[in-house]
Amino acid sequence: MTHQTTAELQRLDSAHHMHPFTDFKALGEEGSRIITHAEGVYIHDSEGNCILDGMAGLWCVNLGYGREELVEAATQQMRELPFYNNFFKTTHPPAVKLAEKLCQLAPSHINRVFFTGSGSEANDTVLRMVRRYWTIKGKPEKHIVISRENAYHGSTVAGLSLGGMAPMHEQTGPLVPGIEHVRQPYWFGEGRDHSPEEFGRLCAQAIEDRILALGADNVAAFIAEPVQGAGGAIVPPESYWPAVKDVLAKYDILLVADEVICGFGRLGEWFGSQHYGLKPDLMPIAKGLSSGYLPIGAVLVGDRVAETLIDEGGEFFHGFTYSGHPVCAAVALKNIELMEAEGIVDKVRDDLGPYLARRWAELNDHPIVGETRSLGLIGALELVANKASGERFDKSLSAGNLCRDICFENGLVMRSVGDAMVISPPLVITREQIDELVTLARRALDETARRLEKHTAKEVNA
Ligand code: PXG
Repeated sequence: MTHQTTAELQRLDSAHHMHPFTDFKALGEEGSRIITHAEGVYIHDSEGNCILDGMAGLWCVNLGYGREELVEAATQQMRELPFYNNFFKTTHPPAVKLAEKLCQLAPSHINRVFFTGSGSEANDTVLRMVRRYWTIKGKPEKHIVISRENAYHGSTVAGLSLGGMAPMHEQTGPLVPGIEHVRQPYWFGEGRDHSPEEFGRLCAQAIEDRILALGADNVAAFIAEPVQGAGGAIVPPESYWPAVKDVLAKYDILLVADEVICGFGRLGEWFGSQHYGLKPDLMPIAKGLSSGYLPIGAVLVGDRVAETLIDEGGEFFHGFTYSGHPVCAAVALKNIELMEAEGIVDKVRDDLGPYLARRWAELNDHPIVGETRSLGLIGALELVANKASGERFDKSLSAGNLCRDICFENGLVMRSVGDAMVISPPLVITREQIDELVTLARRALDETARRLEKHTAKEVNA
């Protein structure tokens, strides 16, 4: 593609296209990078640059780019039945087969699936199901959902209300009522006065304290990602989940595990919940379900909720035109079939995850890195101005965004969340490509440090 075409596309983009999560004016002045094609773990832009995609698109292209089998599955299904709905007593083979397959992969107490078009719609569905469940059970007052600060559960109004992103809340006006947020188990960011284990227990205690303050009879559910993704790839202390499980059981509160990022192999199990031994009542999923090739989400519904909705609930007035879309479902099925045939989940758990953990941890020796962490194929590192004290760079320097831009210029996509640099590469990445990722990341850290030099505390001053 010629330079002129890039400029023309950028002009049209800024004239007509409102991007998600974007300062429209600033982007219009700067111009977008135009991604034209991709294969494996690499994306290409209109200027001929080849970039290692350390974020799997947006935490979703688990099987990598250019999988002909997925193209073929979509093509065949489009020819046969491009659309039909699942309302009004109809269904079609792809939706049925995918529902069966998902229940086979899920923990044994999950045997039902409600399809949606995205992760946000899945979480809207969760909120409605949870409240409907307790109403059917004769406890309509048990309606409050407890979530966490800095959680991401989507961009619809229910999704962002469940989420704990303060800037999103500020732009939205009155949120969906009956949603409460407690502290997140983000040890490096908020817990360093304690040991990680102690901090994990304190965060679980915060849930119990809130339940008691609200009255357990008013609390319907707790929603959380096994590992927070968009919040900064936050792997909770080992003490966190066992303590949370005990609290929820003690007060009969439903557990919703948001598996939109953690599902489909990211943590080395089919679902992140399995890594932590959780038994969620509901699991919203999306992203890796189709490796992002087509938009599809779902809620996996545990027997307790499903049986109540089915046996005692009557009609559930909820659903989307594209719930269980046949082409998306066919692609998701093929995606799962390929993941199974290639043993991807086991490979992440037994080989690639431990290998990434080893290589990623080497970045800990870098002067502007305060912590590295990873689990399976999700990871983060924390940028700091003072390695000894862990003091952050001044906010005005936007160190994270600077590092992200340097990564991009040097052939690597890393996402910045504040000053945490995050990776979540395709699960088909090889050991050699992990080496390349770590080399590129180190190079970007060097350049970031160079540009921020006068703001960085030298070892001697530390
Ligand atoms: N739950 C979780 C845990 C997510 O990560 C959603 C729900 C919503 O899914 P949809 O399909 O409606 O986007 C998500 C989405 C980022 C970023 O910048 C993360 C997401 C979406 C967009 C950007 O990290 N996660």
